[in-house]
Amino acid sequence: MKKHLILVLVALAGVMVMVAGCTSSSNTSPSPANSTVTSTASQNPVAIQNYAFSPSTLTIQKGANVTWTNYDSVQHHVVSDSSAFSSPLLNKGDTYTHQFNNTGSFSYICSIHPYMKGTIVVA
Ligand SMILES: [Cu+2]
Repeated sequence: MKKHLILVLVALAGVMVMVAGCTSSSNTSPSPANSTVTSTASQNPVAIQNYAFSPSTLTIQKGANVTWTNYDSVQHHVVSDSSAFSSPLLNKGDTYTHQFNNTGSFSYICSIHPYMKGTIVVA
């Protein structure tokens, strides 16, 4: 029990350092021009637009949510390659939220348009 508490405290300290590092670096460097985003927020949006996921690669913290929103007038279907998550068919304006409780790299596609690819990295 006590050992577990210490582990939690160590993990929290690590998160604090990460947050502080991101905050200080974001002030000095411009946001990346590519479609890779690192977030420390608990709610993270991914837009499905023009047959693409934006950002295509999103790094989040363990326990955070990702919400996909379909802005296209066609249906899309978010499915992880490892079956870790799978959305219902998303019509225009529909959203799908998944909470990531395991660390790792989760690549996914739209099953209707398999050339649509994205990755959620859980740190
Ligand atoms: Cu699609």
